[in-house]
Amino acid sequence: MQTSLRPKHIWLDLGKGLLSPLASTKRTLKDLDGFFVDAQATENILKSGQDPIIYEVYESLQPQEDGHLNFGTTILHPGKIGKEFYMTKGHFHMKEASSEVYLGLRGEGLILLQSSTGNSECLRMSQGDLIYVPPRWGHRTVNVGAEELVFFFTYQADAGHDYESLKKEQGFSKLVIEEHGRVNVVDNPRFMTRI
Ligand code: PAN
Ligand code: ZN
Repeated sequence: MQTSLRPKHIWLDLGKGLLSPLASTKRTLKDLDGFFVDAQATENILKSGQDPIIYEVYESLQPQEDGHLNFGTTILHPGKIGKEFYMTKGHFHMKEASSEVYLGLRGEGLILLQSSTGNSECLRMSQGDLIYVPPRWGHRTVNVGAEELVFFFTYQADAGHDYESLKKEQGFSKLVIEEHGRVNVVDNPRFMTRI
């Protein structure tokens, strides 16, 4: 049976992307060890004693049951590891028949989408961009600008997250890198399809 909740009020600071009164979960480079293609660049930064925050997530979590929605914001900081722009880990949802909506609030970004059958898409994720992530499409956001990338998301509370399938080795088929001062979406040399 579905848990009954009281309505909630949460305030979204559209300028900063903060959801009040929630606290954010921070993802640092250490959390993303193994996700960026340039393992040496990751190692060099961590060895030097730095562990930069790559992104922060403000999330209102509901009971993990059919009928509820989780929602929140992600603040993806600007920067690169080697040539690769800061990005989220990216995931498939465990519950295959679940979908998600993203809304760009600020900054300049891209969203990489990859279906479980190997198709991929790369869409713009900036202010006003609404992205529908259909069932069975993995998704990762990338900050290609000089400012923070802020976006809103909502998805089914019982969707679950599968991160392992999209780590570097099996990975996304595309990488977003900077070459000669330009943003390029290139083939991931280590991509191995999971089918
Ligand atoms: C988003 C993401 C959020 C962080 O809420 O979870 O942007 O990205 P990772 O989960 O890939 O680290 C979402 O897609 N939820 O399903
Ligand atoms: Zn998701």
